[in-house]
Amino acid sequence: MNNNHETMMEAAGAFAVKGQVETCEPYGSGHINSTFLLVCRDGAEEYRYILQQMNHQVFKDIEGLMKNVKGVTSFLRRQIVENQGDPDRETLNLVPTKDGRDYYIDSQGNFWRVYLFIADATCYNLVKKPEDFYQSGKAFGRFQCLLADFPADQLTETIPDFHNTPARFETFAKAVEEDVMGRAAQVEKEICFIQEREKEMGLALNLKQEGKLPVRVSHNDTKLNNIMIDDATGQALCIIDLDTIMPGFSIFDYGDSIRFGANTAEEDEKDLTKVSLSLPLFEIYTKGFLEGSEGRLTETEIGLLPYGAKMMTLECGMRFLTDYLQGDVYFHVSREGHNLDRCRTQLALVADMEEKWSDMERIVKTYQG
Ligand code: ADP
Ligand code: GN1
Ligand code: MG
Repeated sequence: MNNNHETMMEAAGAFAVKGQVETCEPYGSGHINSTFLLVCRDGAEEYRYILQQMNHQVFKDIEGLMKNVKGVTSFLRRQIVENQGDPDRETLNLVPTKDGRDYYIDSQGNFWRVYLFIADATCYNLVKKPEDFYQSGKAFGRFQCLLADFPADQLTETIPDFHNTPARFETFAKAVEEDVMGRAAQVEKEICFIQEREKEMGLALNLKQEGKLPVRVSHNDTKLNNIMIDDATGQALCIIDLDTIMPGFSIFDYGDSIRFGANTAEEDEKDLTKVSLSLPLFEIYTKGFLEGSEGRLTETEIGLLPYGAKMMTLECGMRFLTDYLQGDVYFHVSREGHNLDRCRTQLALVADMEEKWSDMERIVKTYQG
């Protein structure tokens, strides 16, 4: 991806925004796309937008991805209007290009889109108030219900095998073997930790094959900073980052939220003594997610929620380590060893979950209803 200032301004100028482009600055803390806050002005009126350069190394089929985003946001918009909500704030809204397309390809071949900016709402990297985490659980649970009627056959699989943990393990094992950066020797402990858990990785896919675990339209990237919390009401307002909406497992949507939000430390914390699974946060999210799911989850799915949390954490740790071994080519990094630090927090969290396993199972049973 090439995102110099010139191509960014070229892209900003291609969209049907209100007023004249005033400023365009990097924004947010996503690991994949390059996000900018675009401020435009028309006299005294200021208009804000999110301009995003989509990562087309990660998302190979941008046309299919944008069709997903357009389809899902239009679908959600209709439901929000029916429920007398605010469709400009409760879902993402694409702003078209001046010639009426959903995205723009700049002269360097980069792909861009613009969303309406959702004001007076925040994406958190760490749970500040347990209530926010409860709200996000409810919203993600509900999101899956809302999408239950979305025609799954219309969805492009934007990243094939995204949460296929055994396939992720194969890629990891290859990265260890190839060791292109000569970094493997230094992370032997982390490599062994992952290898020791390989046999646990296939459970969800095996159950799916046996017809015991349903495939649902899911978000697949449900970390706390992919949900906007309304500053005024404290309620979950809008689920964002819709690039990975694909058929998947409810237990992984649940699990990815726990991985990120029930960790007492940030994802890239260097001091591992700060990393642990907060059982109160685990509990409050579980309560929210099950309430939001409105009884649609099967007994098998509910029973596998702790497994979903552990697997998403292990898989994510393995993905960070793979990227570290491959030379930091996938996730954005902003310091030396950033992916390794991220891997270590995830593995420390897995270890803590193993310690607290019976508590996790007990809590889930309490809310099973
Ligand atoms: P990535 O795929 O790189 O994570 P996201 O789509 O999650 O990209 O966007 C990155 C960040 O930009 C979000 O965490 C959020 O802070 C901000 N953001 C994205 N879309 C909007 C929006 N429509 N309004 C306000 N902020 C947004
Ligand atoms: C990426 O795009 P972002 O930052 O919300 C990644 C997720 C990881 C997450 C780890 C498309 O999410 O799968 O769990 O980083 N998204 C993609 O923080 O790979
Ligand atoms: Mg994101």
